[in-house]
Amino acid sequence: MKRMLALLATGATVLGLTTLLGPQAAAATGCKVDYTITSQWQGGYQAGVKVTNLGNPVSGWTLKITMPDVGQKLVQGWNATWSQSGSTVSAAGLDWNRTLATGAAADLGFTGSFTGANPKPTAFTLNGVTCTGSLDGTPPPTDPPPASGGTPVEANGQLHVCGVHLCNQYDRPVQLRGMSTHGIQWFSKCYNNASLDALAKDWNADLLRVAMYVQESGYETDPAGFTSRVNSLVDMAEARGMYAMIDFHTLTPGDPNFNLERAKTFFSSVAARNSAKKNVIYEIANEPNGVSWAAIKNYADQVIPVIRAADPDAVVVVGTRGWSSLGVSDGSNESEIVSNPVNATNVMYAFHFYAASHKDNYRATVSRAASRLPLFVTEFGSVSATGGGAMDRTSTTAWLDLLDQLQIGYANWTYSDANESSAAFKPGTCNGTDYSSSGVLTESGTLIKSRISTPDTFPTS
Ligand code: IDC
Repeated sequence: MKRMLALLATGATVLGLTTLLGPQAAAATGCKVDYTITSQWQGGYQAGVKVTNLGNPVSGWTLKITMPDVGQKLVQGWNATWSQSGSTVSAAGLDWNRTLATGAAADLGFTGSFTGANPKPTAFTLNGVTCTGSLDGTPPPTDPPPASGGTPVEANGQLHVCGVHLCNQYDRPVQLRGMSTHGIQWFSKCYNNASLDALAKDWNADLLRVAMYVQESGYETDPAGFTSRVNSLVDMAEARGMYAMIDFHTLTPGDPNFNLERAKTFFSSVAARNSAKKNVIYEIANEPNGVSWAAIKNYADQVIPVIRAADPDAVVVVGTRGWSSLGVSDGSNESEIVSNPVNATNVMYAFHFYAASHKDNYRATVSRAASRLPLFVTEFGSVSATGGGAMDRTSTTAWLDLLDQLQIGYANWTYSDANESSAAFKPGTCNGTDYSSSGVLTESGTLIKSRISTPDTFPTS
């Protein structure tokens, strides 16, 4: 009750008492709306909208949100059929939430763009009746970090995509920060209890990406053996409270359809085996290249149903054109995906960058695309796209600042001691047992660890 009064009070300051306490609002029938800006970025925002029916039960409803001016644009909504007419944004209930008993609520949300001032709705109606409740358009206070000892998986539980974000069990956006293995066919000695303890505890990582090459002496040479190695790395991440991203690391050839049957076999097996776990994310094609978005989508539309049949609620990440550059490295951009997305929900799209090679025009694409597509940087390097060359500290920092601001998750290439500057450990480290001291880190490892190990601020309610 206290909370509701507080919400009403906040609403009153936004709206003015006369609007808020009109005759319908004071009556015993009506509705309540809790409206929260869950995140915002340059020119865009995501809003959570909880509608509570305070009147008689309804078997169908339309919520209308009055925005301050027509500069506010609905981009994408969920859990309702969304539309916009002039400055009014409407949401109509879907089959599964169109019936609302007295006191029942529907949780919706949308992303919007705006020019000028940050939008604050001026009124809500449900089936024509004015709603009371929170009408505040300011961001919620930052939640405290989870109690110490809480692991990333304990804090966030089963993840899902909401709007353009990866969201946790409280339906709040989260950014996962972690490391990618090198090819597990070459560097399996780097993934053991000591190294994964260091990743979870010293690096404070949320995520281990398991890079299972398909070619180059990878999966195709021993499907059963690689499947079992991936599964044991999933278990080792789970034991430490980290998420595991299973990366079907296609690279050469670049057309993922070359590996379509292998992908179906592999994913039906790992999805069935790991379906009860909360810590698994599936990445179905590392870096499509020399191939159209239509061909990649064709692949995704065949592999995703195989995963969903075995593990219906897991997030799936789809690689993008031009080495997962959202098409930019092929002279295209994200619009080909926006206009022709894969035929599935709970899906994100991969973006990769190598900081010394990919700079402002790639960052501009990510800034723009982030308000339209759920993105995950499943692989990036602080060096050049060869995986070697000098580390580019300025560009890496610009990238990671941008990803932090947009709440986009990332995994760095690589948590290994490969003899190349992208590796986090100096050559020979994986022959020993020390993965924690600063002396074993490369220049890249030092920088990336300093970024990943800062405390997480996962929303806890
Ligand atoms: C590189 C490795 C290198 C290996 C090469 C070929 O760092 O040791 O010889 O692959 O397998 C990617 C790929 C990733 C590359 C990495 C660096 O996803 O497999 O790893 N890179 O070139 N995309 C852009 C860069």
